[in-house]
Amino acid sequence: MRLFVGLDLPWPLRERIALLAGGIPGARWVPPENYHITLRFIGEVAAHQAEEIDHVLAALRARRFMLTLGGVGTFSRAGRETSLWLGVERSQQLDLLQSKVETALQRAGLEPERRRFAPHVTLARLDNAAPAKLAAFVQANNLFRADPVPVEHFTLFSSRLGKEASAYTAEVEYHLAAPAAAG
Ligand code: 3AM
Repeated sequence: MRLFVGLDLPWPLRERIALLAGGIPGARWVPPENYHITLRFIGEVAAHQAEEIDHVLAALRARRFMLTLGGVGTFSRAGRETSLWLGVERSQQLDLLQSKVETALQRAGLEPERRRFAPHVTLARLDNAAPAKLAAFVQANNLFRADPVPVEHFTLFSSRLGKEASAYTAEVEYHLAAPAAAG
């Protein structure tokens, strides 16, 4: 199984994000059902290791928090822009959840993730995107901010690679605890 740990997004927010898509010839837009925030890419694992991963994730304790999406940007490889994304406002709680997931997965025997956590929602893959249109999109949408949404669970997803888009399946949802009562 090819696995990753991530956050899904509520449908009203997906619909809001989908309104941004378009206007860049050559971009391959991610379908709204695939929008997610990756907390940790795992990759191919054997069934017994998937079970161990589920076990450590189920034992993880973290609290609910609010998440805000905003800003757009691109990732590049070898000087070429490869993906267009919507940013995630960093918060201590998001970073804490991500680091707990990382620690849990190492306990399940995975090698440490060496790349820095850069939370984002991929909007499009850019193989052949027109550069001027891409730059205009980033400029036009950079001030985009979505209303904050509650994060009440995180998810172990499986991913099957497809020709057009990958198919993601939520295999297990792990619930987060209610925030501590104030004062
Ligand atoms: O969250 P995004 O959409 O940026 O590109 C894949 C997707 O990223 C990424 O994991 C997410 C869920 O599939 N991904 C795919 N293969 C990967 C790999 N070998 C990878 N990330 C790191 N290493």
